[in-house]
Amino acid sequence: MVFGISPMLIKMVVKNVLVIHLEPLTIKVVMYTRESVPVNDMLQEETVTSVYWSIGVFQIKKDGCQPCDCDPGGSYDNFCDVITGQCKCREHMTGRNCDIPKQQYFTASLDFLLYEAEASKSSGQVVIREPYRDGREDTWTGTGFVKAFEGGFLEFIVGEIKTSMDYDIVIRYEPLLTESWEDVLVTVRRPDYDQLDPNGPCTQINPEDDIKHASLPANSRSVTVYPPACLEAGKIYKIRLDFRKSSFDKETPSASVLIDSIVLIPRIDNIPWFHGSTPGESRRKEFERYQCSNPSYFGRGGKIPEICKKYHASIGAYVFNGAFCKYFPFK
Ligand SMILES: [Ca+2]
Repeated sequence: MVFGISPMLIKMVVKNVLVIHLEPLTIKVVMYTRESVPVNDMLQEETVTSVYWSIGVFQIKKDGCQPCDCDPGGSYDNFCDVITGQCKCREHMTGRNCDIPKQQYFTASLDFLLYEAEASKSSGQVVIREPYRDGREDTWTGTGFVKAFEGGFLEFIVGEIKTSMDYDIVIRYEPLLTESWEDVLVTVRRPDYDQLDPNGPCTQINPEDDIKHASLPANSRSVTVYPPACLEAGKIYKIRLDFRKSSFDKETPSASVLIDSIVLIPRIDNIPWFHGSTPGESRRKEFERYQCSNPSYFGRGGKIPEICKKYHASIGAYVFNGAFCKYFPFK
């Protein structure tokens, strides 16, 4: 290892050395495998604040250093043991780079925070639907739906948030009208606006931010409510849907829609390893290029691109701080 080498002297560096650039406020770590050529330009952007940790960005092997490549969600950071390359795993995650749940554990799917309409408090009618018997995959979850009428409501209790961040509220439904349901009022009711974590991401939230509107297009089965809801870990929320006018032009008391569930999807904008660095931006572009946020990829089965499965697992491990026991979620 060579400390304090200036880029001007790089041409003199022998193969496979770790070069630490000392700068006024930070230390930059770059590994070179050939004279004057960085092994990976992205690594030049790894900026850390201590020599001890900076060394851990790489695993040093006989044939040269190699990046730790810790799973961004399954591990706490991208620093590994310099000898074994072992990353620091979140709860119940394992493997050298922490990308595998322990046996009998799983990482949460993107739609893990799912709340069935038929289990909610509501003014509507519960509609039970039998699973298809001809092999088709069910297009709903749980036992069925709630038939909501104009003027009616559904209220969901949400208390499983493990990471304070923005979540998209997605309403899953089946239209019963030939036209879109124009106005659904979506309200997030939180315990107390005076007790928002001053150091958390939701500190600026005020009651107006928690009132949102959605329309339910007749040609769709799900809609994402805008803007997202900032939810803090460890608190209990009520999310209420009020089915206001189905049509802005007239009152239609007989109008109804089948609500299957709501889902809270963590927003990748709030996940630090999806932005703010070259590797982060690269992950984000890849996530978008493969359309990994496509709702049809949320389910536990289905044909999900492998790269999206990997991202979903990393997001699940990050948002829920590790993997869950199959039978006892949140334990
Ligand atoms: Ca349902």
